[in-house]
Amino acid sequence: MKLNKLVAAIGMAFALTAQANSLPVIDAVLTSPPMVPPPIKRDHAAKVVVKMETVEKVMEIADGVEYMFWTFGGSVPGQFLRVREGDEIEFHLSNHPSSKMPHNIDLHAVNGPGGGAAASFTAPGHTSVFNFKALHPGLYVYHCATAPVGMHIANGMYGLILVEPEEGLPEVDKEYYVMQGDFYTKGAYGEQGFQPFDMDKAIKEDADYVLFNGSVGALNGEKSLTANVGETVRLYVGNGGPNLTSSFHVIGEIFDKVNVEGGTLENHNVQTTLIPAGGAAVAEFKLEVPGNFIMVDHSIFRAFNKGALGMISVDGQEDKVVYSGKVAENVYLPEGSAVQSIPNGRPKLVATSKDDQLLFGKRVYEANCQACHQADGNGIPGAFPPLAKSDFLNEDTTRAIDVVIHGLKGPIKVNGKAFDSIMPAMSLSDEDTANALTYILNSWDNNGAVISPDDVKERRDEGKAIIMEGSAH
Ligand code: HEC
Ligand SMILES: [Cu+2]
Repeated sequence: MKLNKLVAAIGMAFALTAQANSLPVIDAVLTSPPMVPPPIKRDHAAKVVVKMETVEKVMEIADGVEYMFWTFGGSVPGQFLRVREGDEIEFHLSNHPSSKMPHNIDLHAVNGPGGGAAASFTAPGHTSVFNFKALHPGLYVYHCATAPVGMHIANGMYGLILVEPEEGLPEVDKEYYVMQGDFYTKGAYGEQGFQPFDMDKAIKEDADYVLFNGSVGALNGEKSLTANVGETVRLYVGNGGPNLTSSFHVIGEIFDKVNVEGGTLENHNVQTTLIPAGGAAVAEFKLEVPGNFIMVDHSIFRAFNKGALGMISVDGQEDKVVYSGKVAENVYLPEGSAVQSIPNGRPKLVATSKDDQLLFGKRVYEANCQACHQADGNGIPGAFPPLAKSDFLNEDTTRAIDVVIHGLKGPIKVNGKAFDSIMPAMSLSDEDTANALTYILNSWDNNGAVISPDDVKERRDEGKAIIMEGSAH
């Protein structure tokens, strides 16, 4: 075992050196949306070192509406990656220590099982490294592929990687990065406050939000894309899904050229281009007149009622022959847009009674546990065990504290049903942990026990991760 590891380490070091000797090594430039790294000027392949980090963080999905996004690089979509056909990529995926979930990356530009998913599976506070060669030019989606895959994608874990052809791309004046995604929240569109992910709606494909770049208004007003009359704009457009196909359209423009599905096939004079979930397109157009050009998913209720609307603001000389009409601002403001008020942060809540604990604990549960264990506490058969009337939970509440703060791994039986998975340690405060467990223990026919922050503190000092024996692998 030890010897194997040593041999593998030497082998890896040798492989890395061998590669480094044959190709120049450069660090990848990563950009957050809507920006794109500069065009590649190289006429030769390189070894490109990519360092990307997965981060889970609460951001606004709409004015006054907060959502726990899971991200590549802190933004939705994740950072844009630009390489050249023939490049060898050394990919470092780091999962921030504050993450509650393991994550990985499946790049559609990879030739290999899982697109890098298994090789890049990374627990919180760890870094994984793998290599691949960019064999095919094109615009490709990348996404997290950690179970439950749909949930990781629905929380915003996707982005684009452009593999430029060896001969490069024609020069244009402006390049931008736009990516659509559908989101599923417990509350309806615009409902204020923190909104947890809703697995049921996601399974039914009943989206509350359909967004460009991760929030309502991400590309509106001051954040609009900009260009000048006479310039050619190239949009790298992706669709992370998880569910919906995009009918991507720019109101008042015609795409001079589209690289259909992000591939080599060029179509010309296109009004609306279809972008599948997990797919992309490159759309180019020259701007003839000034004004606001609105990007939409032409499945039009999504644009006006679910947020799939962005703006390109174009400056320059009118050309009354090309277009005579008056171009008004704000004509296309979404009808169902969220109420324009932002709550002044969330107060720090400390429970002073059992009722408080139940109330606060419910919120902690909804934000941190419900995505897996479900709103009714019944879990998902084969994947997440029930907390409702759970014999495993009720027979040992101290162990339950350990499960939450230290994690649980290996085969267990809950109410006669077998589970063999991993529950990640949750980085919650003693207060939040106590409230969540008290809420659970007093819901769904459980034993009614009360857990205090001191009980949790004690286990934090004494307890450790529970690894059940007898795993089949
Ligand atoms: C990423 C999904 C996920 C999240 C989030 C999660 N759990 Fe779990 N939980 C699991 C899995 C998977 C297991 C079973 C692990 C195994 O098979 O060993 C489990 C097991 C448990 C158990 C013991 C088994 C049982 O059904 O009684 C308890 C108690 C528990 N979780 C409580 C919580 C609480 C409380 C939270 C929120 C603070 C939470 N979990 C968040 C996935 C999750
Ligand atoms: Cu993930």
